[in-house]
Amino acid sequence: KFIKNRRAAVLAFPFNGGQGREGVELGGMHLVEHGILEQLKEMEWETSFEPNEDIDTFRPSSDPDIEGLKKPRFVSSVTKRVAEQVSTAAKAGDFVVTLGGDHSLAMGTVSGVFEAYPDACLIWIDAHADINTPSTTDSGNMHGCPISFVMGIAGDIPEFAWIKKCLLPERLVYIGLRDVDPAEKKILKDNGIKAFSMHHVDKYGIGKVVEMALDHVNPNRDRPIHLSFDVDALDPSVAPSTGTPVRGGLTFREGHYICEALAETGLLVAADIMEVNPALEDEQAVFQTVQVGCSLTRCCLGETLL
Ligand code: NNH
Ligand code: MN
Ligand code: MN
Ligand code: MN
Repeated sequence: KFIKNRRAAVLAFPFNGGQGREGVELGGMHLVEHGILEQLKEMEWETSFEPNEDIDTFRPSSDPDIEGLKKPRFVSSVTKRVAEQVSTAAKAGDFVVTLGGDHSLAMGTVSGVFEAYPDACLIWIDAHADINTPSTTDSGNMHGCPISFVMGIAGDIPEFAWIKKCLLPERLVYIGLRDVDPAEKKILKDNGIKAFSMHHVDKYGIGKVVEMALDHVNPNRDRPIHLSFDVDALDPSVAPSTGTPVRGGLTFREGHYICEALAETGLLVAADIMEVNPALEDEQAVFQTVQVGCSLTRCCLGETLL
C-alpha cells in the first residue's frame, strides 16, 4: 500500500569511507554488472538507476578524526547525499534499493526512509550491531556506528548536525547478530532494543524469528518496513567476499527467507544491500557473493512470492 506504480529506484553508492578495506566501493556496480537492473525489469518493476559516480568529489581535502571517528566529514557529506536521494525516491512512492558500499551509508538510508515515512520500522540483518557511539567505538570505523546517530545517542557533533533523531529503540530489531562489542551489548540492554542473535535463529528457526521480529516492531502490520541487510550476516560460506566475515552465520535459505517474508507483508519500502567487497577472496567467491546480493534484492521485490 505504500509503494505506488511498481517502480524501483536503485541507488548505488561507491563508498568505502566508513571502514578500512578497499574494494567495498565496487560492490554496487558489481551487482549492476551482474544484471540486477535487468532482473528487476524482468520482474516487471519499472527501474531507475543512479550510480553516484561522483562520490569521490565529496572527499574533503583534510578530514582529521573527530572523537575517534575516522573520516567523519567524508562520511557525513556522503550520507547526507544518500538521505536526500532516498527520501526523494521514497516520497515519490518508489521502492528504494540502496547498493553499498559500506554500512555507514545506512546513516543516510535510515534518515531518508524515516523522513518519508516517520512511522517506519527498521529491520537490521547483520553479524554486528552497528550501534557504537563515538565514545564506545574501538575501531573508529563509522560502519560500526550508523544506528547510534539515527537514534540520537551519538552525542552532539556539529559535523553530523543534519542527522535527525528519527529511530526509536522500539522501532528497531536485529536478526543474525554474533559479533557484538561489550559496550554495544550494554547499549542494546539499556535501550531495550530487541535482537535475535544466531542463537535465537538456531533455537526458534528463521520462520518464528521473523514473525517475532515483526510482532515487536510492527505488531499491527501497518508500518512501512526498511530492511538494512549487511551481507556479513550470511555465513562466510555463502557470502565470502565481505570485509568482516564471522563464521556461524545465516544460511543461504535463512537470508532469503527474511527477504521473502518481508516482501510478503506488502509493507517493505526500502532495502539496503551492503558490504559486498569484490576485492576480497577469489573470483569464485566474488561471483557467489555478488550473485547472492542480487538474489536477496530480487526476493525483497517479491521474486519468489507465488
Ligand atoms: N563492532 C565493530 C566496530 O565497531 C565491527 C563492525 N563491523 C561491521 N559491522 N562490519 O557490520 O568496528
Ligand atoms: Mn556486519
Ligand atoms: Mn568485533
Ligand atoms: Mn553492518
